Amino acid sequence: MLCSPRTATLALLCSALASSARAQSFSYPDFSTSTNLVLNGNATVAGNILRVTPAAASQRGAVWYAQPLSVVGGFQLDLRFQFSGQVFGGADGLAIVFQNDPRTTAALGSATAGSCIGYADNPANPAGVGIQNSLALEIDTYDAGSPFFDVSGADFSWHTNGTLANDARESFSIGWVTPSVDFTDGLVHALSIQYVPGTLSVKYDGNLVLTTNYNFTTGGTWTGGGAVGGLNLINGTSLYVGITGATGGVYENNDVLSWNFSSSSTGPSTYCTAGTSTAGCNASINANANPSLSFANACTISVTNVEGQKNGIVFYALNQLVQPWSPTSTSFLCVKTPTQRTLSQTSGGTAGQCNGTFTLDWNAFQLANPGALGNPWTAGATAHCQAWYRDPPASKTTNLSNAVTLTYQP
Ligand SMILES: [Ca+2]
Ligand SMILES: [Ca+2]
Repeated sequence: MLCSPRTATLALLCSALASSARAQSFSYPDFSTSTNLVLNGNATVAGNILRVTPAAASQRGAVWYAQPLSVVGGFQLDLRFQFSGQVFGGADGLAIVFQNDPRTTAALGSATAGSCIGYADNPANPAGVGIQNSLALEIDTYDAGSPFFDVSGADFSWHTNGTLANDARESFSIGWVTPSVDFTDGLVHALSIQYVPGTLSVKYDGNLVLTTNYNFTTGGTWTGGGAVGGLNLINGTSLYVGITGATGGVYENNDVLSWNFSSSSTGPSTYCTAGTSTAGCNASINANANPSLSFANACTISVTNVEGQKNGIVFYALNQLVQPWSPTSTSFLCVKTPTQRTLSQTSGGTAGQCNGTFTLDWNAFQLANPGALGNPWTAGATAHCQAWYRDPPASKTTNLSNAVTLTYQP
């Protein structure tokens, strides 16, 4: 629905109890508490209900979990929703949004087009407010014509425009379905989203209704054709997770009754690209597990496929920044300074072959070096690790591996 401009109000309801740790799950069996939620626009907590917009004309709202959540390895999100108080049939619905927009938890979409469901910009009256670097699942309750061309007035539709501003026009959909049971019937319905890298699955009232090929790092394909890229993830792993909604001249209560999220992977994640050594080796770094504050498990970093008989080190930093190692190098520095070196080691193996290795016992290094970068660690803190080794004929006489992100567990 097209609607008149309005001024958004911004309500920040951050609890003083919010942890600095990057939580990997949350659960709101109801909204008797809104701890860790950031509410924007017209979103409110009404009793035990999260009212993303009330049944009034030209509303928009967004609700974000206050901290980024790991999505890269998979997750499950469950919510119960209800559309009530429909006037003129009701509009425009809700959207579940995963984003790394520059506005972080202040992100909110168009004030002038309810069809943008609180996450996108009005193509007829652009205001630069489409949520960038995002993926959204519309629970769309209003069938708009040009320029949106919704598939129906009761459909689920995944929208993304890669790292650019998201868009509610159906040409930006990577998958949609109109389920056989209409969710605009005024009743409470259940939605589950499951992501395993490569596939998004949507269950509606317990039934699988939509499966979509998508990967957060490599993207997917618009249903009308054309590849769309993935997103820039926070620390290579995470996004803000939230729910948006809007109304226009046609309106309804856009309510959420419960909401749970759980990352399914707490394992290390690799990123960046290894340089190619003089002998053609691409050193590959990984780790067996994330470290924990309680040292509950071994955390061993392994670098394989290293050129044999080379000296090198594993080093790490607290932030990612991918940059060329030199203008003529095939390697990238995948972290932002300052960096922390660990022990010098020799790759072993055979000179000129790719059978060398480096290893690092992360826990032992941290225990032995209490002054090392990042120490003392906190739950949710990340370290980005990479290997560096000598390669005299190469640019800068050295090359680098890819990188691995470790996330501290409690
Ligand atoms: Ca619509
Ligand atoms: Ca739509």
